Amino acid sequence: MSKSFYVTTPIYYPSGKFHIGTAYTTVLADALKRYKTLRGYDSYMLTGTDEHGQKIQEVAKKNNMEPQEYVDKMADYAKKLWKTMDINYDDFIRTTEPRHEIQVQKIFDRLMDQGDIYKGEYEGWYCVPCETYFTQTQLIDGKCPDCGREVRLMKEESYFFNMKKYVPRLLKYYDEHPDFIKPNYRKTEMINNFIKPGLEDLCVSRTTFDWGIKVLKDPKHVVYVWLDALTNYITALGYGTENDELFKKFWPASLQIVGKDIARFHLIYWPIFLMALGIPLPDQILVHNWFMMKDGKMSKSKGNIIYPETLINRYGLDATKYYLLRELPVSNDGVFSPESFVERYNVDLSNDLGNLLNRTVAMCNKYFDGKVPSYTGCVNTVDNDLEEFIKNAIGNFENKITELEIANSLQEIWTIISRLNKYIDETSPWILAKDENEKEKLESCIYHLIEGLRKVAILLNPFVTNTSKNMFKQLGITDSKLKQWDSIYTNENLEGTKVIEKGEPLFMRLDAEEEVEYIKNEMKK
Ligand code: ME8
Repeated sequence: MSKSFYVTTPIYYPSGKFHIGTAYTTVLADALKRYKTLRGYDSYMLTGTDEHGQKIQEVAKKNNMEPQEYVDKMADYAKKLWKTMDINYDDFIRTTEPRHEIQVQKIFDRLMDQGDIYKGEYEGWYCVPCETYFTQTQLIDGKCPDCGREVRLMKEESYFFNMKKYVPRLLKYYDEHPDFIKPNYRKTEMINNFIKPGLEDLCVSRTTFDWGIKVLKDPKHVVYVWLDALTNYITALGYGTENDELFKKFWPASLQIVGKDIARFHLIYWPIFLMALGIPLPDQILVHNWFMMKDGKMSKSKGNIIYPETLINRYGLDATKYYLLRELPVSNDGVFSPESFVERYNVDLSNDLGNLLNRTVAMCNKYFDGKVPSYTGCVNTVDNDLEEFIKNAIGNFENKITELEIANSLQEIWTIISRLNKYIDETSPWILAKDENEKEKLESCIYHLIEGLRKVAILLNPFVTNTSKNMFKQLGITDSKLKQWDSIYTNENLEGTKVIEKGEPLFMRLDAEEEVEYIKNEMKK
């Protein structure tokens, strides 16, 4: 039986276009799904849109649309963007779909029946964009502590979820499952910032607006958008219905990916809801940091937003994905700048990788009419060193990606690329070619370069899939066995492989000044 891998992204608020920061979560989930599939897992990826709540109701009104009409349009936009970005998701859930709404109502009912949800009255400072209540002391300068916007004092009859009851169980679970939360410091943050100060019961219904899922037994209430939204991860799999094969197969999720702003909901409330429902918790939740701009958060008012389409249209999908995955470190925020984008493009992609492929293909054509020499082992210590280096780097790559250190795992691939470039300098094939007695060394050199690049193409496949395909094409690798992950650990005999006659640059070098200017102008639009 094959192993399964279920990965989820947050479901997005369709309150406007998605910028590169928002797109990051989904690009990352897609890359990890592709990686796991290559490693032989039966993988499944879920994404979608979070369509209820006061925020969406207000945005729809601003756009002179009914909420349903508005979210229909935005869900189409989201699907179109993911298509442009070649996101290979298996299901797209919308929280306004009956398959979701019906289950949320049942879940709410059940939690009420079992006494976890009770009726009370709530008064607090409400931030509409964040859909969150705050106490007076949580506010910063009288504003929302999360987004800095105005808050409103609101009072309403509400249902509450008894969070306190589950705190000891949650802490025990954290303790017994040290890999549950990645990176680990997020767990400490949850404990120190939210649990130790005393976790309040959570208000889980609203009466001040109606764009939400009605509570069956008390229809003037709609279900709080976070309780509604979080359950998407199981309703999409058919939880609670007769048609629950996917739930049986894929739950508990292998990996749930979320940005840092929604860590609290996923690391505290979500596990508690699952405990209350008697459902096992996901294996792992990854909290990633944010893309910032030099002047802070991306925002329309600052005129510093960059959309994925802008970069994709001008520089291609792979350059855009590569930049996003490479520039966001695990434990800090990443900073987007036009300069760093152009530099990554020119140095990593065009120069280090593109030129390496181009030179290798050209040399194979020049010295061997394009036919890749066969593998005859190592003919000197430089070959041994190279083989050893690549073997270690693959091991390092696998460790880093297992730890979900994506930027670092890409960096490991680039150490191989740099090592191959150095190998050309060390072996100087153009000198070997002048001496008939050095033929064996020249053969070994070209073989090792092609074989190294074949491995790089496999490693790159989950992240920059088109580039990987293009590399295979230029290297003349057609046999599917030579594209499989397992072939990465051995030196394959590439006999019969013929490289393309005229290599095409993978990434055309950019005029740095011009392109930095271009991106800056786009950001102001
Ligand atoms: O939070 N850099 O949806 P959302 C990196 N509907 N990631 C960023 C980012 C940035 N600059 N800005 C936003 C929601 N994100 C809820 C989720 S799940 C049950 C409900 C990330 O559209 C953010 O952290 O506001 C989140 O992971 C994702 O974009 C969608 O955010």
